[in-house]
Amino acid sequence: DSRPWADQDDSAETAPILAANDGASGVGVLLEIARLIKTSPLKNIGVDVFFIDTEDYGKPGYENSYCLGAQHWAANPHVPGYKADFGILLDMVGAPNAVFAREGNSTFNASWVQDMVWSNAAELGYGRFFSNERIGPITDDHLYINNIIKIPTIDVIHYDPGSSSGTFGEYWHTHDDNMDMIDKSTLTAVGRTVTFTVYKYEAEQTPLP
Ligand code: AHN
Ligand code: ZN
Repeated sequence: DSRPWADQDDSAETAPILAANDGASGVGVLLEIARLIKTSPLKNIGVDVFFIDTEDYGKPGYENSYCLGAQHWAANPHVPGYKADFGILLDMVGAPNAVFAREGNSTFNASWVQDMVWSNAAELGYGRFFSNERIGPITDDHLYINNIIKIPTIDVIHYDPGSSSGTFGEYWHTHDDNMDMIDKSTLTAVGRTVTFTVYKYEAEQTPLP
């Protein structure tokens, strides 16, 4: 999933972006978590690692034109009657000094998940990345997973209203979204926080007979 046009570039370039951060960063973190879970298997819970396509094919201002993969899956899950306790969406989780604020659609639909993840991040010493500031709702894959299939799902998303784009950072939807935009410290903070959340959540469940 990467934006097929660099429509925030000054040149109004039409070539697709590399999308190292806006797309690939979350995939990288999830692949490493999958590797870790294989190394230390979970006994009490299952985890589905979900790579959602065509989030970024939307046209600005057109409602429901983004998040096509999530909209389709939420209405047609791969397993009929699919259920999960909760979901964590990772979107733009690799930039240097990224800050993940408490996004509004996540708070509205899945406040306990957001509280759990943000408190785990604080416990691990990653409060610098996981800010308790509350921000407005962002349309992203989690919105449709909450609304259509009703799995409480949060977004960990780097929102940067101070940047020149006024939304997601200078690099966003431009050809600057390349490996220069990726900082291992940010990936580490997010990966450890999600991994810790999974194993801690498992430890809190009643063991299977
Ligand atoms: C919109 O711009 C509609 N939603 C922000 C979600 C997004 C875009 N994530 C990555 N690219
Ligand atoms: Zn995008």
